[in-house]
Amino acid sequence: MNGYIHLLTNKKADRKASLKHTLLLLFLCFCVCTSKAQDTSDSAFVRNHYIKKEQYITMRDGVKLFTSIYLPKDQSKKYPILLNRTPYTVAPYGKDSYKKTLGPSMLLARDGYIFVYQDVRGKWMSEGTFKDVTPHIPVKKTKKEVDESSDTYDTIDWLVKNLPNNNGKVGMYGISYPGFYSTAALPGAHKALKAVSPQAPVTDWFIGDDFHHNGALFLADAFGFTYLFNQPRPKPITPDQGPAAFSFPTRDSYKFFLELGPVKNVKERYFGDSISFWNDMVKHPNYDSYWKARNITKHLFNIKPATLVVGGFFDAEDTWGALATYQAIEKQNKHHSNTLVMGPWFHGGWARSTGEKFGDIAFGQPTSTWYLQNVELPFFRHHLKGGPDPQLAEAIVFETGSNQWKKYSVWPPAEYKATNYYLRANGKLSLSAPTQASSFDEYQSDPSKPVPFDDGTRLNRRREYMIADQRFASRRPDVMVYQSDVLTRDVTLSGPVIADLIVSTTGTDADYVVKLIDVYPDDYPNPKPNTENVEMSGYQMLVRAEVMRGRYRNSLEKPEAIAANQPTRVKYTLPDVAHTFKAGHKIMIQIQNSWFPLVDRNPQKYVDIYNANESDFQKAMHRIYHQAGKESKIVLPVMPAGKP
Ligand code: PG9
Repeated sequence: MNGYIHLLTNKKADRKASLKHTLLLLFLCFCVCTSKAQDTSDSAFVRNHYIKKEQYITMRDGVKLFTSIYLPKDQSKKYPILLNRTPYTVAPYGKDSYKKTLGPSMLLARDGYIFVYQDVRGKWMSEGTFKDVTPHIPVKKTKKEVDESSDTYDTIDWLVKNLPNNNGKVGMYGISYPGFYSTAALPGAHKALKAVSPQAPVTDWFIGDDFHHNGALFLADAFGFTYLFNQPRPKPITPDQGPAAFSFPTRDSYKFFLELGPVKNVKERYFGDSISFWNDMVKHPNYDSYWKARNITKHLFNIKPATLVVGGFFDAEDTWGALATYQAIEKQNKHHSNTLVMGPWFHGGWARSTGEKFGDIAFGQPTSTWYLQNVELPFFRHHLKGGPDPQLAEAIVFETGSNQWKKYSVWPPAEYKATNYYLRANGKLSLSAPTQASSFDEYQSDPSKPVPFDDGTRLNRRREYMIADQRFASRRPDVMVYQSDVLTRDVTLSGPVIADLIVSTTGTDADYVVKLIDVYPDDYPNPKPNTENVEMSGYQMLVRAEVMRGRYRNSLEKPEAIAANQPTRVKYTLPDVAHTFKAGHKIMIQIQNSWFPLVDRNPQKYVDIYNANESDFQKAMHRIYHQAGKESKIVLPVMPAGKP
């Protein structure tokens, strides 16, 4: 808005009059500056440049979905549509209540798009019945057979036919659960849908996202989330009419969940039968058709819209989903524009922070800002507005440790070499295999004293646990620690990490948690200013951790007890990493059998854990073998030395 002030001063005006003019000038300047200042603030820009309308859009089965639409006031040109479908409410409601920001970033709001937000079926002000991660129906025989793909198709069809000044092109984006709804738009996409960005998308809640990893229940997240999210909703409501979050009797979550006892007490003491999704989880403890139907990736064929899949290497919720969605689209669609961006981010960090640091670790640059300006904005401009082709690399990945963006023609990079790092006696990690005839570590795991997943006491999980100092764990007798010699050169890892262990237990089931850690040198300097009062000397930075519930080691569908006291192979893949262990650092592996209360406790007895009793929980002696013929190793994706 140009505030151009043209002021006439009357030479003959007396001092009083000139003072009046001066005051008027100052006031007008204030108004203009304020207006400019207002325009520069995001919320003011939204109010000054967009007009909101609210609309029910009718789906093919007659169900009406509540849709909030922000139209550019400048109607002198046509705009593409950017659609976000969410189970987390399109609030604020009311045509005079505006969102403070629009779009995946305000860069797009300032660039000019029509922004559309929709409450998905069965949530908030939309009609219909909600289904968790709606199973996709590949062939729909009647108008009654609907899913998120059909709801998105019907929504887009209405938008392009009814919104003024739209240019007939539609993009979608979403983080987390909204990321799933973006992915779900891809099968049988409407021809107007040209660009889709699933970001940290919910992809498989049994294998690697949010609620379970390799069949192990993520107890604390599942408890708090389902209590609030899965309450019955008999009719459309706004958030002020919605349920309140669970009220914990203590702010010490470790204490609360330990005193909870067996997981079956969740229903018996708190949920009853009222939380539908919790009931589903109890009914489906293994990877059966219930969970398989909720993995959208097997339907990602013949994809037409360009895709930009975004994730964070330190995302506590959907790192797996981002990587799995990218890989599925890549493998199942040849000659399709599919880009992966992975940054050093927490869940949604690319949109919710500058990306200059996370936890105690600094990255030396605003990684999120760079991504928004150089990837996301040009991606949508190109596909929706005919802007220049940003020539995005196949994979754009921020490598921590060396703190630099890397671009690859394929992910994981073709150059990495799967390299065996062997667990050895005396807590060593070595490139050479053990030769001893008998060598193992033996320790006790006690489910009444599970290993905490993070240091400190708090009610809500902090996302920084994904990158936090692991010294609180490495000093416990039930955490086995193996570390390399001090590195004499940088070691860069890019790709998947594989844990390949030979173990035994006196129990008949067990959880295995493997942690990959970057050990800083003792003389590593502290940050200046050290506002967090952190001690980086000898810091044990978590690079990647993952759990495998022992019963699923051979099959997620068909659990198998572990034969007590028998050497047993437990082999599984941890989500990809991109990290350089600098010369002077050490590579550390920690192994433990609990990760609490992030993950529920394994009774260490082969029983249905959702219905286990207190008496089922037993201490167990564990062995980790590192001897000839029973080598335990971690396979690391090592890049060629000196890779530019
Ligand atoms: N993926 C996130 C989440 C879903 C369900 C449970 C917990 C977290 C999210 O949608 O924010």
